[in-house]
Amino acid sequence: MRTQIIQVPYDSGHKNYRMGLGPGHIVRHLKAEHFPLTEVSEVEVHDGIALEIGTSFAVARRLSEKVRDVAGSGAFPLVLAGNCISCVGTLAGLGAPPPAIIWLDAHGDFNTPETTIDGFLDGMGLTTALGRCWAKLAATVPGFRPVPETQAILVGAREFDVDERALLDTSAVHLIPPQHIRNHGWRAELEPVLAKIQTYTRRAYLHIDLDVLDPAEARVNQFAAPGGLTSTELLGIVSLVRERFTLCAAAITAYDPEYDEGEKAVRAAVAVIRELSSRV
Ligand SMILES: [Mn+2]
Repeated sequence: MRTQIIQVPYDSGHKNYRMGLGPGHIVRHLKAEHFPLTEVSEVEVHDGIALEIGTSFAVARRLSEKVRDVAGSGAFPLVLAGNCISCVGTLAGLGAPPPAIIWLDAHGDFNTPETTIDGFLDGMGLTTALGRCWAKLAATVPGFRPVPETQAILVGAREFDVDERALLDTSAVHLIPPQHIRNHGWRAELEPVLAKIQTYTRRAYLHIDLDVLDPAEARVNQFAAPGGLTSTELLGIVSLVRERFTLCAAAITAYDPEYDEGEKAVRAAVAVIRELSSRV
């Protein structure tokens, strides 16, 4: 299947700012390495003053249309986005029934407006996708439907706010901490959970916040946290998910080139894109 890249160069409602610079940087590397790119498109909004919440959902509405067009043309939508909240647009564009969510991230992204202590919308990405918050705004994104929590797995997360962690623990979301992967291997940890999710759906959306990687492997952004995955583990997980599910879209998010010493993180991103685009 042909892979089509959709760039979402936004961070917190601002275009080409901080992690919003990540998508363009990744695409430049793909071109420099002569990666066979058929088409690269970009999401853009013209909404006047940038509002973290309002503009992020305006971006999601545009992204939803793009993803629907790309998937409808028979191509695989690969979203390169500054923010994790882009998941709302991608999932909406895929339409019903909701796919499984395989979410790789250093953080929980499981805050709500009631639990967050930093007010960063991206810390609410997974909760929004699951219908736990911003329901009214998410409903403005064409095609959006909350994903059932039993279909969601969070892999590699190791940094949580206190109330965020408490909320996650009461949810049905499957959590696989990086330490478990370190101790038992990614295959042994993921396979039973993926098998369980497969009883609900065979389709999946793969969300890779690149900061799931350990900073010793690659420093991805200012939110990097120690104790993360190696590139080998990340690629192994991508490969396993592709074995077990029909991937209907994937996203690579939260890459800020400014923190990427020696371009290690962008190389990791390119390796993931190669794995995603290889034949199963
Ligand atoms: Mn994230």
